[in-house]
Amino acid sequence: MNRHEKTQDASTHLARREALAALGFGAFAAAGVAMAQPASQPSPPSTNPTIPKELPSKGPPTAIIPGNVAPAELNVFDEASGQFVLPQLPYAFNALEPHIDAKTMEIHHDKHHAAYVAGLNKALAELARIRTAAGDSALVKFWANQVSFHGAGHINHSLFWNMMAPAGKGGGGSPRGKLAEAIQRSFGSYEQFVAQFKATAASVEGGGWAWLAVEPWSKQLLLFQGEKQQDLMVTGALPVLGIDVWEHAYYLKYQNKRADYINAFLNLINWEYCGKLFDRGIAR
Ligand code: MN3
Repeated sequence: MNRHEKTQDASTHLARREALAALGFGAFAAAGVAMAQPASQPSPPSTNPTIPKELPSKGPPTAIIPGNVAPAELNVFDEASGQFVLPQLPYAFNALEPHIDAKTMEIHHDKHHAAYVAGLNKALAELARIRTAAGDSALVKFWANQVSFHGAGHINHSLFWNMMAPAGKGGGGSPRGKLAEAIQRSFGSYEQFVAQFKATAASVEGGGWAWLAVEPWSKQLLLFQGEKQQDLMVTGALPVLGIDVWEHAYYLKYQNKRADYINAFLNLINWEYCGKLFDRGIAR
């Protein structure tokens, strides 16, 4: 039993749905909002359209985690302190070599990802100050955008680490099970999926991500680009596989050769974990 196999607690799931309903930020948060509100249980109207009054004062424990991810498996939030926290990598810095070098992994996790965690906690604290009239309400849009940017960065990276595994030891190979069938159905073949995945990731302008996501109504797989951490997401789509194509993810080893990094990434994909995210995505 590995930590991905923990089942999602029903009450935690409900709490996340309620928290999602109070927020509208982040890469896959929008997906959660769209999916979270059954028609029979509309959320109560807020008296203030900008600052939902039901926003928890300490910040939402699991508000930005997509609906097909069990919060406990990512270890992104500390209930005791009420703070988002940096999860440990599921492998050593050098475990992905030669495809991704140890120094890149160390900087990416310890500096970049850590900065998103700090930025998310800071933004939520500033929104809390605004709610109690201690902060400047004119800045609510700025801090909401900061929640979106840093919150999406935190969750994207927490997922990303788990979507990779050492080559030949859980990483690489090809998709299996229902995910493999869905790739065939949605893209025609695994080879055609890879071709579109490479083109999608290679052509992200500036920093950003490429995501394979499942759209739960049609159960179709979609490939799309996420500019920065969070823009251009498809509402309702749930993450299955993502690749970080910000330069900090590959520049030490690959410099301007992003395509070489994308090719190397194919040797690291943890298809077992991606398959779980897909199975949960279509089971909702
Ligand atoms: Mn990154």
